[in-house]
Amino acid sequence: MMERTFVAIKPDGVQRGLVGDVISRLERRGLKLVAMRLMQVDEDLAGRHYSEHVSRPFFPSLVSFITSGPIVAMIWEANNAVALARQTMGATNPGDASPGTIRGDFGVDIGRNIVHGSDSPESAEREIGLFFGEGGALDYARSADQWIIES
Ligand code: IDP
Ligand code: MG
Repeated sequence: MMERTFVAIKPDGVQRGLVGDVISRLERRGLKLVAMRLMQVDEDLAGRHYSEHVSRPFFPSLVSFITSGPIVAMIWEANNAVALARQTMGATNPGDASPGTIRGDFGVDIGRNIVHGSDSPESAEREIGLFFGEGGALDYARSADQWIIES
């Protein structure tokens, strides 16, 4: 089923010059980019985005990290996009992430894990609304689809 997921390259990924690499991995996997924005997250948006973690001990450092510099907010589309994007990113803690994944290839610390990806289609819808509002994604044809998607 065609699905959308929200992906963000966190401030560490932008500062380290990994924007192109992250995008390239998702592109080559076959996901389709339908929205992208370089932006600064403020505390209000950070708190809403990470509201599920509000009572965790790492919440203050997570908010200060995610607001510490620009991020790249994106919407990617594919059959099963949520799971595919998270698999391409690897486990939350780079120390547990397999080589070949973004976090497994580029990360060391859980608090500097380069990317965010929605954890369910429901989270994706909520996060897309937070970062892009209604109608933030482009609907367009991609000629390579016949070589990526069967039927
Ligand atoms: P996810 O990003 O893989 O979905 P979540 O559990 O939703 O992981 O946590 C959100 C973010 O909070 C993580 O990506 C990571 O940056 C940070 N985080 C999660 N757990 C810890 C922790 O135990 N210590 C420090 N930071 C954490
Ligand atoms: Mg999460």
